[in-house]
Amino acid sequence: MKLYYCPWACSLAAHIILHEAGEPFESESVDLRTKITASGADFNAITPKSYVPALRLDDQELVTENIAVLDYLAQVYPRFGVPGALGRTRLLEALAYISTEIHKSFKPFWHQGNDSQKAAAGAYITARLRYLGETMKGDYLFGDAPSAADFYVFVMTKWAERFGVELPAPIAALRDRLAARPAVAATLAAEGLV
Ligand SMILES: N[C@@H](CCC(=O)N[C@@H](CS)C(=O)NCC(=O)O)C(=O)O
Repeated sequence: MKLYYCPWACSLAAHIILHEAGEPFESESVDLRTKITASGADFNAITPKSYVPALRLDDQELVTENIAVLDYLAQVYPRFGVPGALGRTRLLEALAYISTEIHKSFKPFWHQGNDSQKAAAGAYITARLRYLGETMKGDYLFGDAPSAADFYVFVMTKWAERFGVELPAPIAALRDRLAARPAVAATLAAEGLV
């Protein structure tokens, strides 16, 4: 497997899972301004969507869209899935919530919104994170072990820190728990974020 990622991007969640899994994988960073990869390849030719994450599988299929990439990794590494008859549905439900309600709400911060747009977005993000904090089933979203969705939340907490968005206490605690994991620290170091 090969992950195309960009430091600070949502691809960090998949990158963490690959480190957590402990099996060999490749990764290559992408300059999202020039759309050139670290090895000089044209990222537009790799995926016409031109955004990360993009996951090249061993059979050369390319998986894009964070929800699909994280769901795929949770199938390959079931410990990052959610147990139970509705487990996959619950995971997809959480991934969709994080992607569409939280990730996308950071747009004014990444794309030069004005102060009032940023204030409204920040309040919305905090409220959406509060819901996640209130519905956690244990130390992590779904119990006593992190799922793929927890790592996506972790990325959202890094963005919140960067842009001064308030984190509800249970989500700040979740961030701290995840940050203490060696694979998370290794991924942050690999992306040059520490
Ligand atoms: N719909 C995509 C959006 C992914 C996305 O927003 N990627 C950002 C980084 S977090 C990106 O690569 N932006 C560069 C661009 O759109 O040119 C997904 O959910 O995976």
